[in-house]
Amino acid sequence: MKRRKFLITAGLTGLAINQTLVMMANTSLKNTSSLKNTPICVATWNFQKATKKAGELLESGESALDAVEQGVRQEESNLDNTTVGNGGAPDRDGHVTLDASIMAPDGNAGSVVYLQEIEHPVSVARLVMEKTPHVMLAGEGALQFAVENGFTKKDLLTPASEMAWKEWLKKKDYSPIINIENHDTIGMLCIDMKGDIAGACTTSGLAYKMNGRVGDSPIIGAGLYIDNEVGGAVATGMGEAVMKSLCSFLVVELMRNGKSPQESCEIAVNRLIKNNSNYKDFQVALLALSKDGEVGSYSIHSGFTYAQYNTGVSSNNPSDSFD
Ligand code: SD4
Repeated sequence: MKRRKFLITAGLTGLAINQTLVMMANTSLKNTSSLKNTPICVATWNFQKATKKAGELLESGESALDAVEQGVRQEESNLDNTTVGNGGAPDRDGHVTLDASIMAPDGNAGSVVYLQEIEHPVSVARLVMEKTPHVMLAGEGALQFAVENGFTKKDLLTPASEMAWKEWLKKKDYSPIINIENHDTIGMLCIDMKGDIAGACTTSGLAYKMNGRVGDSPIIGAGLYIDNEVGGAVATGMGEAVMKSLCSFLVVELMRNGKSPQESCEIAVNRLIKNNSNYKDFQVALLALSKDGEVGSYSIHSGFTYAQYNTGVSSNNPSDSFD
């Protein structure tokens, strides 16, 4: 059963009716601290190790910016995740090329694209944001900047990823269609104890993509967008579609105009569906967090879940979907 339908059904049973009425009454008191669901951390997919790490940092008083960086680094080092950082699937020619972005409460942002041999692209993105007059560094230049700032080069192609790639080479199916069941980019949003929001997104992109291909994850407004007055959004799935609709920016702007995080994700996914006649062939999922700690998510196909950590509780949550 879809999550929202379940909540509606649950709201109509027994004692829950009273609780629902109390909640509805409280909604008009939006800025009272009792309603605030913060600090809070949410991330695409079931990355509870990452959200727990970030959530505990938030609870100990760390900033949202530090929390998102440290949180997504968990997945960048996770060799079982073949869509992020070390162990990421290579492009069709065998290069592991990474994209990452980070955005701070003050509106500043940094990103790296087509970065090779560095396990933590999100930390390089943060340095681009903090130490350079630029927002985005690519390829060789990003690598040079990383090494100059103390990052160590490392071979990120693990034996398992190399074996899978060599198997793929036998058929060489070059169509960049994302497998609906197989994508694990992490996009994370955190609100800290001060009430500030930050976000990060990191990926190795589509497995066996063309050499040089860059996805949505490092594009500010596409894979990630934050506005400290409103909230934030992240995307996962087929980056080509996300980039064409600037989905994360769209979600945040919809929230600015009064839509809930849930409504905003639904409108943005529906817009994307309208603009991509082949939407049935790929997955896109959006995750949004408003400044008062309300979460929304929506995807084209079922199967998307998001991890959440707040007040010591870690969970994996099913998302509503178009089909
Ligand atoms: C990309 N959006 O590079 C990423 C892929 C993804 O889980 O999300 N994979 O297009």
